[in-house]
Amino acid sequence: MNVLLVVDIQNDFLPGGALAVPDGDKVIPIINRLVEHFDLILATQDWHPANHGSFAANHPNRHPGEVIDLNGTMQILWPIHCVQESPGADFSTQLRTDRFAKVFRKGIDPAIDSYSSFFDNARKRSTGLSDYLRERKINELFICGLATDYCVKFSVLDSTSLGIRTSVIADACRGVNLKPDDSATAIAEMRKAGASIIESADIGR
Ligand code: VGL
Ligand code: ZN
Repeated sequence: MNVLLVVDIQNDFLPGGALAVPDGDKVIPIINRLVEHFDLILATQDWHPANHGSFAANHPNRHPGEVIDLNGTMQILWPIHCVQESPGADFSTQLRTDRFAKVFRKGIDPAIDSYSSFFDNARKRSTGLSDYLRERKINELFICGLATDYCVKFSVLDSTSLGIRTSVIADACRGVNLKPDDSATAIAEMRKAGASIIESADIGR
C-alpha cells in the first residue's frame, strides 16, 4: 500500500494568507494529480488556538521572525496564522480533499509549537499519526506540502527516525525561506537523514 501525507495546504500558507509561502499555490495542481496515484491519503492541518505561544502578537514588544525561549524550547515567532475554525486554517478550496482518509491536527497546545506531523517540537506529545501508521503496519510514506523548511522538514525527520521509509516529493513542496537557501538546506538535511528526494513525475507515470 502506498501512502501520501499532505502537509498544511491551508489558506494562511498560500498567497494572500497570513503566513504566505512564496508560490505555495503552485503545489496544489501537483498534489491534485498525486492523490489519484496513492492507496491512502493522510493530511495535516496547523490548528492553533488564538492564544498560541508561536504568535508574536501574544508576546509584548515581539515581532515575527524573532526567536524566543517558549517554555524551554526555541521558538521562531510568527504572524497570527491557522487559528482554529478561522478561514485561514481551512484547506484551499482548490485542493482535492475528497480522498483524505484522515486529517491530523497539530499546534493545538498554546505552550508548544508543532512543526512535525508526528510530535510537538519538544517531542512530548504525539498527534496520533505514528500510532495510526503502526496499527496499519505502514512503514513507507511519501510526503509533500508546506512548508519545506518547517513542517515538511520536521515531519520527514521524525518519519525517518521512526524507521519509516520516507520519500519527499520535492516539486510538491515549497518553503518559507526566511533565509533564501533555507529550503535547499532543508532538502539536504532530509536527504542526510535517509529520506529519498523525488519528483512528482516519478509517481504514476
Ligand atoms: C508552519 C510555521 C509556523 C508550516 C506552521 O506549516 O510549515 N510554519 N507554523
Ligand atoms: Zn503554525
